[in-house]
Amino acid sequence: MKKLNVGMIGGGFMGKAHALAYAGMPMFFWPAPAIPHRHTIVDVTEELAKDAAAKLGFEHYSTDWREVVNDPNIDIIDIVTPNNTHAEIAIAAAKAGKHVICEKPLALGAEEAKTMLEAVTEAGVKHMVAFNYRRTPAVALAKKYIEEGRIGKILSFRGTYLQDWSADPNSPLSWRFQKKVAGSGALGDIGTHVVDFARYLVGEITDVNAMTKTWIPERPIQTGGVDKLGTVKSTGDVPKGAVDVDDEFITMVKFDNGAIGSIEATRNAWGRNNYLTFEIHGEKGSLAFNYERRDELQVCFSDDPADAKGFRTVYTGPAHPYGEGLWPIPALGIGYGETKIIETYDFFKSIVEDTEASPNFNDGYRVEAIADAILESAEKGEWVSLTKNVVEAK
Ligand code: NAI
Ligand code: SOE
Repeated sequence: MKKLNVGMIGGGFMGKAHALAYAGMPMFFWPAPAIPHRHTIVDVTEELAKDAAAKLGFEHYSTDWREVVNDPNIDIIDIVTPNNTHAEIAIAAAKAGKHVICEKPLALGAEEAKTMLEAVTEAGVKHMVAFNYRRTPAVALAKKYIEEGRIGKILSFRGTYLQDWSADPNSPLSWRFQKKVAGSGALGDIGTHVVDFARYLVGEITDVNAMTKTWIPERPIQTGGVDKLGTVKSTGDVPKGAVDVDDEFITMVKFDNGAIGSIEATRNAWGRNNYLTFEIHGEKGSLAFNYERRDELQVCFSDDPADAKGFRTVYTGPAHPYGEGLWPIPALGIGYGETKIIETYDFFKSIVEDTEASPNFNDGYRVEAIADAILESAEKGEWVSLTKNVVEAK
């Protein structure tokens, strides 16, 4: 069976998730499109890189991503580093003829994302942006129902992503609170996952009208690169630095098919952990999803009997998208790891079958354009339209 060598750049949280997916994918989807080989991992110091290779099962390690990008043995470059590094690595990888999977948000903004899209298009390599939550079987099932017309014409979409790991002011100033590294705050970090849901399930967004807030304007400066996501709090008299990104945003949206909606995200919502949700209302029914209960899709159809009207729960399993590869009994439990395993499967399939991967850098670019418009709208306090070429480009 064909083997594809992966060069992974970054050995933090997402390094772990993607490495697990490379190991697990063939166990779930057999015969696999190709066997992922964890060839080389890169991190910023020898100690981090060596440790990551041992922990995550890579044959080699390096502290120089350029060397790995140009290594003729490598087929795929997997970018799991902070957001400000994505563009340079992805463009170099494309120029070296490597297929590229890159974590979200694709870039610091639309302008940068466009240069990445141009580079992979020109090089003719496969490209994917890692919006893995759309791979949750219940989300893919919602997409299937929508495509089958089960809820009719879509009227509205309400999406949220609420977390609380940064609600404590002693949660340190990691890279996620610095504009030059992250691009934006809750918007780019978690709001983009909801924008991906909206585009995937409903259609292209044409207009936004938003508000943003930075609730905690300064935080204790963090030493060291890896973001511990609030699990390690600063104590004592630690110097503080300014937060220059949003902690929270809320936007109204209009879709090109006439639907309307709202999208919001915050990392300062005590009690919410990974509350990534949507509710979609159509002329013939409604669908609702909450990632904290990710085996379940709530459905209500207009032709349900009058004495049984209301949301009911469909537990995803073998009868549903990706069910052939996952667990044999509904509700045994889909985890974060499975979404990454499915993502890897779909990316490897696109490489081996020479088809377009989805979501790809074009999607990543459009999401960035929407994020930029949200920031512009919040700044101006008015509706902002996405430019015609972003909405209509194929
Ligand atoms: P992290 O802070 O846990 O790890 C980042 C790693 O990259 C660290 O080990 C750091 O030393 C390394 N690194 C930084 N610059 C580097 C360079 N130039 N060369 C090699 N290594 C370098 O960050 P995390 O949480 O893994 O985030 C990485 C990316 O994944 C971000 O873009 C983030 O938005 C995204 N992400 C996506 C998630 C999803 O659900 N799809 C979940 C978490 C993060
Ligand atoms: C932190 O908010 C974070 O790790 C995000 O970066 C991810 O994209 C999200 O999936 C989980 O939370």
